[in-house]
Amino acid sequence: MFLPSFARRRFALALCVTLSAIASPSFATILVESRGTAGVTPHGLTTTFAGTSTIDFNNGLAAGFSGGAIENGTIKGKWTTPFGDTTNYFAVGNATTTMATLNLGGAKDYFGLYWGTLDSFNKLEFWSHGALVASFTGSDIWNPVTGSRYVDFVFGDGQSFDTVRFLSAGNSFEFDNVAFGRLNNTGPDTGVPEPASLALLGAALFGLGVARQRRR
Ligand SMILES: [Ca+2]
Ligand SMILES: [Ca+2]
Repeated sequence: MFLPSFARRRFALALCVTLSAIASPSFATILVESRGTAGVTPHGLTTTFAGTSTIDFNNGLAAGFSGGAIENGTIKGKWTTPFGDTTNYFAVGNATTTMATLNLGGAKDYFGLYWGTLDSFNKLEFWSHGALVASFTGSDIWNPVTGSRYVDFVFGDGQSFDTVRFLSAGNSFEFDNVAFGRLNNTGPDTGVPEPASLALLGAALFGLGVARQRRR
């Protein structure tokens, strides 16, 4: 089987993932792992990565979130509480809004969430500086989709993201215990342009200066 070099590399990486082997449908090299749900009452599963921040929705919405809604308990046909989680959680779907956005305010390379009732129509997207970096559906995480799992995304090769989108055309994409951080201190954490963008900006300003001089 002939595969281009980047595809071979991704294929090899996917084989290395222990818990659930996934090749990202997009460009970034991302390690994805997930854990099942034994003994998780009352909060559900949480991240095991040290030095990361967690949003648990228990005291309302966190800064940076827009769209979706906080829920508690199950309403049939709308939203289902993540397994073992009796606290507030978050839901996105056509009973609320079909997309929620979490703006992280800077570059991160780790993201985790307790993904309650995985659905094939749930989609998680990672964005960096307005460009899509990678996306995953519920079926990419666990196939056939079933139950609730804590899912970790670890970006490698200096890749990062600053925004996460949660999309669900149907009811619902439920999640809790969102975690994020910078495991490898990848990229700038301030939302400033990366060096390549700065170089382009510098070239553009230089061009402007030359144009001005010529006009004199
Ligand atoms: Ca919670
Ligand atoms: Ca669901």
